[in-house]
Amino acid sequence: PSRAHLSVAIVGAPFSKGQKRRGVELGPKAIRDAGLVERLTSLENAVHDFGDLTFEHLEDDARYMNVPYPRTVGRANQILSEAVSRAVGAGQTAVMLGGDHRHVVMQDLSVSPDLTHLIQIISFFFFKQLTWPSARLQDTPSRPDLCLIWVDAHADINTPMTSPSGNLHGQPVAFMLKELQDKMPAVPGFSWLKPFLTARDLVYIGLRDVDPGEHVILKNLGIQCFTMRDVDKLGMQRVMEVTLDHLLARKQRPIHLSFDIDAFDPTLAPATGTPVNGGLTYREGIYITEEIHNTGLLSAMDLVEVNPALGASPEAVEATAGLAVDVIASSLGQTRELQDTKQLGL
Ligand code: Z70
Ligand code: MN
Ligand code: MN
Ligand code: MN
Repeated sequence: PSRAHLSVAIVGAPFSKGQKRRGVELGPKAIRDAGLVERLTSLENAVHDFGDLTFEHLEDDARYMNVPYPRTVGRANQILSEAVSRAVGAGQTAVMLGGDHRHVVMQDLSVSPDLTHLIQIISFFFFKQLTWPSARLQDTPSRPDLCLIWVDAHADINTPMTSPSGNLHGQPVAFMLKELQDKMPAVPGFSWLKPFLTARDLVYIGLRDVDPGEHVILKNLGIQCFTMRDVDKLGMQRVMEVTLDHLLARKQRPIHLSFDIDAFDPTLAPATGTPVNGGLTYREGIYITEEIHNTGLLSAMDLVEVNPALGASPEAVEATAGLAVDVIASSLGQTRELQDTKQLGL
């Protein structure tokens, strides 16, 4: 079944400090091995796999406040952002694959999986400056405001001051938000990144593990959040209706989808760094991505925190990676709906 004809750019973002350690590239690789390119191609998308980026580990990268290795992470994000910028500038829908490198990172750098989630920062910054490529918006101003749908068990909106762990993977949203800039210190390695998002450009879905400081930020800024309790109470149909209305009612605008695989219940996505019970069902997750696809406004997405090194078995890893492929494919046109027979050539 095919109804999508997009040009899709895939960019893998493994983190390596340049030592020959196995496993570092396994996140994106596991998702590719689960058949990502074939699946997207079968949806009649033109798929360009740009492979994995290589990241350097910077020497003299001293801890800043409680944040370890800020320059290495900042630089890696900058490299990724440049790659995504090129893809989007060429009119492609960008798909970033994060791999959680917790094992490697913790061994090598004694920090936790900073990078995978930080890749989410990047794309926004650059998309904002680029011409929106979709035909659907060609008549509108060339730089409409990007909006962001963040699907995650976690809010990832700590600042270095509120963060209980110091880990940057719990902080990317704070770097993006204009409203938080007077609360953000100048973290080395991130001077290239300017905040570009306002609190009303963002909607969360799936939250269930939010730190105290994050609660304060979410409340103070009045950010639209659908916790798992809200999903229980309203149902995903209503959640998506309100989400899309909140972001798109005033004007049509490009969407960035940031999808953390730990939004799903750990029974479905066990191979991830910070599983939290009581997550999305398969059908809830896929309904989110179908609805986003149906807007025709998806500009870019990232799928993060698939960590093959943390799967209890090969089956657990395959299930998690297969789920990631389903999420991406469904964002890019795979549908459960019956198809128009004409479109199927019948
Ligand atoms: C915690 C922190 C986090 C992902 C864990 C955890 C954040 N709130 N994000 N796993 N993906 O350290 O800030
Ligand atoms: Mn379509
Ligand atoms: Mn998470
Ligand atoms: Mn996350």
